[in-house]
Amino acid sequence: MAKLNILRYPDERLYTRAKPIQQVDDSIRQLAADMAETMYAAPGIGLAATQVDRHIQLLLIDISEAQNDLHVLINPKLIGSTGEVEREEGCLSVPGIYDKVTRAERVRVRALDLNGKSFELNAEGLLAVCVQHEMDHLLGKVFVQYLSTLKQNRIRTKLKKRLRETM
Ligand code: K2U
Ligand code: ZN
Repeated sequence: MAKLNILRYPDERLYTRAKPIQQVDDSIRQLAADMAETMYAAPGIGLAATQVDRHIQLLLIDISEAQNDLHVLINPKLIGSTGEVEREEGCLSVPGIYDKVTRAERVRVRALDLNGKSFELNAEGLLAVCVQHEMDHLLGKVFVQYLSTLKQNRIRTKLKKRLRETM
């Protein structure tokens, strides 16, 4: 297993659209294992392959306190959504920034598991928010893009200043 580097906003690679996975093989299972180690160590409750600079449709979610309820979604497709909810979000690619985003309250997603078997996930609450947040990453979208241009510019300036200070 290996901890992977997480791309930081506004790295242009975060805007890449992920491609469907054609074959769920050992290389995908190894990447998922490395992503899980990376996510748990961050710590985070979700991680998309885009964030570790792998532009394929793979995402992980575990909202459990004990970090023992991992969901792996390959080639996820949104097949239903209802309601609307506003919730404060963060992102491992935008450290220290939190703001409110409005999303569907409940979602139904069809995906493949690590054995290549199709399944459906019905999610609500934090799980639903996280699914939508991670599926956005696979579309090359970061949650700050839902915020005003003014807020996005302030975030870019803040993160660039922080990066300069660490050099
Ligand atoms: O994509 C990511 O960077 C993972 C996010 C998932 C997430 C975003 C928004 C709302 C819930 C989950 C990270 O886990 S951000 C850290 C975090 C952890 C717990 C709750 C909210 C945010
Ligand atoms: Zn994120």
